Formats: sequence, structure tokens, C-alpha cells
Amino acid sequence: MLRFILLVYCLSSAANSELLSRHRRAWIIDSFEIEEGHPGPFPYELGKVSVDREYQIYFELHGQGVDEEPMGVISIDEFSGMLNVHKAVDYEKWHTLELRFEARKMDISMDTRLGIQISIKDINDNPPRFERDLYEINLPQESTQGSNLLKVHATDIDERETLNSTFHYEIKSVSPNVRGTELVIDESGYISFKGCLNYEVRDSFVDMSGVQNTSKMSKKNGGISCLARSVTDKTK
Ligand SMILES: [Ca+2]
Ligand SMILES: [Ca+2]
Repeated sequence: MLRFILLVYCLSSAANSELLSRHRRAWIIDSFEIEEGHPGPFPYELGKVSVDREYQIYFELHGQGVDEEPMGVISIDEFSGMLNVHKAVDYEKWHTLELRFEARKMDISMDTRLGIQISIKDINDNPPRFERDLYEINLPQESTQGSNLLKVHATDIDERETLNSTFHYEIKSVSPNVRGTELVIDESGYISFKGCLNYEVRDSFVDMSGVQNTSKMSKKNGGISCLARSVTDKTK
């Protein structure tokens, strides 16, 4: 009996979900796209919302980007229906803007109320960043070649699973550069060494970077550096 009741509930829930989904799809009548960080000049025309009527109507727009955060991004020409963009939007803060479009008759009574969705298109405007500025480790004397000394981690807040947030790690330089010792970093961020450690060197500085491989990468994304400090065995 309990299983039967649960089954009915699940079906009912699924039906409601489908109904809501259809209702939501029907409510969105138009969609537009804004590229984040648009340099302007502002305002520029985004596109027109048109409602054909044989009598005079005028348009109003409310919601995100108009009179809700981020405010002042979008406006609508009340008679032509043209949408204008007044300032740049940050994809890292807003992936989409949901707006309510209203067409009113000249006696201000409501004619049509519909929805507009504006997608914000991500650009590669953030470099990968290490979670720490400085990593420090003490290497035991018995460290063996190939063993993982340290794991570093960086993240890129641009759109996930796109080239804009894809990067790899590189070791740019090691100071002092000791002959016979080579530090390597793998794709997971693990740093290990080849050769043998030189215990005469007490402090070794490793300059690392997260590098992006996209041709669309802006110049300031050309690689960031993070200082990793590995300290040789101080008991020596
Ligand atoms: Ca990026
Ligand atoms: Ca971005």
C-alpha cells in the first residue's frame, strides 16, 4: 500500500513539473544575447520586441537589468519596442537576465504581458588563479626522484567546461637552477623532481603559472605566476 501511494505521488510530481516547465517555456517569448564586458559605445540597439496590433499600444519593461539588479542595463523604446543596452554586464555575476514585458493600450489597461530572457555571453576575461600566493614545503632528506613533493591548485572563474576556463600548469623557472635537478609539474598540479636534490641549496624558489591555450585569450590572460617555495632539509 505504501509503495502504491509513493508511486502516485511521483507521477503527480512529474506531471506538475512538466506542466510548470511548459508554462515557463510558453511565458518566454523572446530571447537575446549580450556579450559580457561590451566596450560600447552606449547605448546600442539589441533588438526589437514586436507585438502586432491594429490599435495603438505602448511598451514597458521590468525586471533584472531594468529596475532590478543589475539596474540600468536595458531600456525599451515605449513605441517601437527596440531594446537598448546602456552598460556592460559581467557574466561572472549574471548568466541570464529575466525581464517582464508589458504592452498596454493607451488607456493604460493591460494588452499583453510576456517574458524576455537575455543571455550573457562569457568572454575570457579572467586568468587562472592559484588558491595561494605562496606554497611552502620542507623536503625530507629521503625524498626520492619522482615522488610528489607538493600539489598546487588553480581555478579560472570564466564559463565552466569551455576554452575560457581551460588551462594547464607550467613551471616557468626555478631559482637557483641546480644542475642535475629538474622540477616537473603534471596536469593535476603535482610537483615532483627528477635527478637528485642538492642539500647545499637551502631555499629553492619555483615560479609557476596557469597557462591558457586559447587563441581568444586576451593579453592580460597570458599566464599568471605564483611563487612556490620549497625548502631543503634544514637538519643538514
Ligand atoms: Ca580564463
Ligand atoms: Ca568571463
